Amino acid sequence: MSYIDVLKQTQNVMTPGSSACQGCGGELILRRVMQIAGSNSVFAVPPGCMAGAGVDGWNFSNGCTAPIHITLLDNTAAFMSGVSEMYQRRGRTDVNIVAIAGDGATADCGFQSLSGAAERGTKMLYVCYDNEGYMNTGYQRSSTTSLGSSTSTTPAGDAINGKEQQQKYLPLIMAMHNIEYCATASPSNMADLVAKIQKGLDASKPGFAYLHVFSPCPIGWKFAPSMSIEVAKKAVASNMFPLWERENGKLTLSRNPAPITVEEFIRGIGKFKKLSSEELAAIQHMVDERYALLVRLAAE
Ligand SMILES: Cc1ncc(C[n+]2csc(CCOP(=O)(O)OP(=O)(O)O)c2C)c(N)n1
Ligand code: SF4
Ligand SMILES: [Mg+2]
Repeated sequence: MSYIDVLKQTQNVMTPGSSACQGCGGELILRRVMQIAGSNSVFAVPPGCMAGAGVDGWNFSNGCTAPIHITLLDNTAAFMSGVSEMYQRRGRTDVNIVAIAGDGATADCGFQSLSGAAERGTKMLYVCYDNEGYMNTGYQRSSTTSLGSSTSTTPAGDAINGKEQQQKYLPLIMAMHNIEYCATASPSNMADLVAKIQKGLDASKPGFAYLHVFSPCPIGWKFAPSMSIEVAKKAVASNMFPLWERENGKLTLSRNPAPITVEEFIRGIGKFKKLSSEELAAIQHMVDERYALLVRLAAE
């Protein structure tokens, strides 16, 4: 069945009226994950732009037609481990247990709880929407923020020239937990994203499933809202955000038919405006090395 047919046959679980910014990748990802999971699900959305945008109905202008919790920034996977266990004990294995969390809540504050749940094989799907920063509190850098990004805590200026470290590559760290299913996805490749959400939900029945999704943020990254999908496309094409999945111990890379350079990717993105040629070369080097590693792992 095509992904359009899948979307036609399912309903939006999140009602209209969210206060996310125009062109927000996070909202698109959240809507698709919730739609494919359906109302027979329990969701967790920790503090961040998506909880802040009111998906749980706190702003009285929208809401969600399934139970949804705002967990803490650092305990989402632990919280949902308890929820999952309760449903298992009651024999309600039909209920989807789904967390949708930002990169801060996932790669930094919530990593201990996430790693624990993954190692235990908790039956749930955990989706990280990665906008490379703590966007809801004013665009601070996170561990997934790219080198040289100008953020509110790493402003490019006289003292420093944007973030001084390369990004932490969380998806591979999660894959190395040897979980049931692990994949990267992007809203620019919707058929692939929908298929991976479905696979993740299926894998969440016997064990832990993890999806890491590129989430363009026009406000924090400083580009026009209409460019969101274009930015996501270029992130994939430049291997800044390579698409792959790992199931049954086998990593498979999605084909990148028209690779572009990192320089082409950063064009027009405000947070990279002051990137030096040394930083650009360092990012390109990291991207090439990481892709080569993924190719090696895929060949195993
Ligand atoms: C322990 C803790 N520290 C700080 C905060 C304040 N806070 C709320 S949302 C948020 C940003 C979360 O970033 P991320 O998870 O990446 O989601 P995004 O805002 O980017 O969607 C922060 C720092 C908090 N809620 N809890
Ligand atoms: S700041 Fe970025 S992530 Fe947050 S709602 Fe706006 S576009 Fe989305
Ligand atoms: Mg974030």
